[in-house]
Amino acid sequence: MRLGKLVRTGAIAAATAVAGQAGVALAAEPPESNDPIVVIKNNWTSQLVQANVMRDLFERMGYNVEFKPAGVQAQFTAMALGDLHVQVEAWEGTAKDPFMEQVNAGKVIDAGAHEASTREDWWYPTYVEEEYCPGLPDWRALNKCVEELATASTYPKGRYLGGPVQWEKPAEERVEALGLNFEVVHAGSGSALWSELKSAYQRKEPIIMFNWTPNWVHAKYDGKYVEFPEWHPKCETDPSWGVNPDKAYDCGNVKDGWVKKAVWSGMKEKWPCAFETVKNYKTSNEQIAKMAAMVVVDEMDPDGAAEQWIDENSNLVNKWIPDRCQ
Ligand code: TMO
Repeated sequence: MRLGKLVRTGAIAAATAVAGQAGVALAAEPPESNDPIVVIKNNWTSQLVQANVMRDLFERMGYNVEFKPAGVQAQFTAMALGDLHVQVEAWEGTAKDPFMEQVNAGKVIDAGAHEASTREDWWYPTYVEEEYCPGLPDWRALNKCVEELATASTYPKGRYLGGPVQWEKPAEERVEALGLNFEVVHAGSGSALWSELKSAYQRKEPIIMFNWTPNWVHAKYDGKYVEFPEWHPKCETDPSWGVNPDKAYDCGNVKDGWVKKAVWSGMKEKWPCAFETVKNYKTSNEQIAKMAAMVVVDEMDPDGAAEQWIDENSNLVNKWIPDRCQ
């Protein structure tokens, strides 16, 4: 796979040498850096599959690639320093602030949005509304179902099962700002969330948890998001905005959010073909949900899922790699 790039670089070098002998200047591109491009791995499945797809494409183009794990909030500072280079799935609902801070500082490049439209918020299987909390999805119903939603460890408060800490905006602050009689319990991982969902669903027990769209979950489980007061940028920065005049975060998360690619600002010069490929790379809600399902439902590892996904989408993938870089 690497051969393609090596041959291409070799051919350019040979052409340049010949041209040099003849005294003719050739506008050949210089070979790109052999330093490894560091692709970020987060800890949810669609991101892991997309990171593997990106790695495979880079390797196909002849680059050296490294994979490094990083947290959603911390990754952008490392990217600003040039220690990490490519993030394939930055979600508006959770990553916007640390991402845009570095974009505004000129340290990170916004490499464009996917086609997908996203949501990340409190969610429940539909039977919860029917059997335990009839006023849902309106958030004001939550405090009427505290007992039903309590667990042994959160009683007398209800339980909100959040995702791992770095995934979310501070759910604790929302609980406080909206006066919810709930305790936030953070799941340690995505699979911990799904195993709680599965066991609650089988027994038709109440559960309110973090979930997101696109995801594999919606094809298997019928559910809804809690409808909080509409998100507004001021809700997070201006305490006087919204239903609670003294506190920020008195709103839901953004609906119809973006998911973008982010790259280190030096990438454009150091690995221009890779940079353009990242910009061209775009996936839809269906594609992202499928990638997650390949891992969680079909039990493939992210590496194998990425390989299969590339095989099944080779026309699309070939279009992402600019012609001059093939
Ligand atoms: C960042 N996430 C998709 C887990 O909400």
